[in-house]
Amino acid sequence: MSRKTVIAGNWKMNKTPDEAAALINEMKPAADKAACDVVLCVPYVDLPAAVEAAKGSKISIGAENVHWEESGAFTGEISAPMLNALGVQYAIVGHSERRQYFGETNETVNKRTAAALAHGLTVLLCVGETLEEREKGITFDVIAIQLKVALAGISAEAFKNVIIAYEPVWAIGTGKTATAEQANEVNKFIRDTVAALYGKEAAEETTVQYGGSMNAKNAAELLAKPDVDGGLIGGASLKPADFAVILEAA
Ligand code: 3PY
Repeated sequence: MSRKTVIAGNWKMNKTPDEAAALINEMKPAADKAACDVVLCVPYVDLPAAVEAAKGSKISIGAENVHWEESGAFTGEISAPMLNALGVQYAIVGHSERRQYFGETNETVNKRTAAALAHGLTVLLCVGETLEEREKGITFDVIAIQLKVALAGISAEAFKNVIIAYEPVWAIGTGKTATAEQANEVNKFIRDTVAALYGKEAAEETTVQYGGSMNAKNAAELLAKPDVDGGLIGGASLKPADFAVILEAA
């Protein structure tokens, strides 16, 4: 079995439920023609409208985060069973904006990952180095730690539902993109780390995306690389024409 190519949109804090439904309806024709799997991760309040709008199409819907407890006194959080109840299939975990602005740590990423997997969600697990870390030459060390801690206690069976997204922090929301060579080099390192944790076969089956200002212009070059199995797309996933170009390149 060869690994899947997955193009996932991360809408971040954009679109109301009505706008989300309209945008998904506009994106459906391109998604249905795509050779890859297509996922749209949308704000929590948009999830019911998004699931409804995506019905009967190739688009699967994901959340942008998920809490580790099933319920309780966690103001502002959403649990995996709540996402299950809406028909949500994916959840992003550990996005750099969560780490940077909301105190997310490798340990909380681990707890969120474990809970999401235990409830049948597929996890889009984000890892990536800051500019300072890249300049210090510790990119691989940072990513190895992020992966090892995030995946601590996750069984090989559960890991089958993990997609890893390499998102260099310096390329998020900055318009800067890693070169295709830089993306492939780190994605390959991620695959080698997965091999050390779960074996070579599991590593070959793992979808490792690139994220960080992937857009209609640079997608084809990035996706042509052997270790880039798709993308986690920010701004361009809010623009149907650009998203269609990325889907076609995948
Ligand atoms: C971006 O491309 O800016 C992203 O954060 C994708 O998750």
